[in-house]
Amino acid sequence: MEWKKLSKCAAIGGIAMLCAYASADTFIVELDGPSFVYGGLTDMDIDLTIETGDTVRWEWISGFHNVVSGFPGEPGEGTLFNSGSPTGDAGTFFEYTFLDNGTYGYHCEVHETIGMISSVTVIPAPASLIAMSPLGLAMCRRRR
Ligand SMILES: [Cu+2]
Repeated sequence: MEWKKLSKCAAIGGIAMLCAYASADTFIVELDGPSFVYGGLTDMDIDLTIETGDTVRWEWISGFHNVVSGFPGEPGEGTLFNSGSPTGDAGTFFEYTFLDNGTYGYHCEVHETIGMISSVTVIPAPASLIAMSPLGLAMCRRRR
């Protein structure tokens, strides 16, 4: 493939990736009482599905909490993200942007024994799928 055509394809891919991140959303999960709260549901009842590049923002409303990645006792718990020492300061927030697909557990170390545990499911963002798909490559090849 000629350099000029290759760079054009790279530019198109770059624009598609920018579109993916431009449409990234932030989902707010509240830490209220002894629970994570989202969409009127709490803890493991929460059904939160986001796309790659989206951010979850945990906001402290009431109670003494932290946010730690993984399910309690899971190997590597707290390595993906960790808000640090628990705090009771309302108005505190912690954010994490999910770049890979999968299901991610998280919990509060203060209240894990009473079920302050939840998860988020991350699915591919449509725009980035197009940018990285065989269709995108085929479109580049067709111009050869
Ligand atoms: Cu807590």
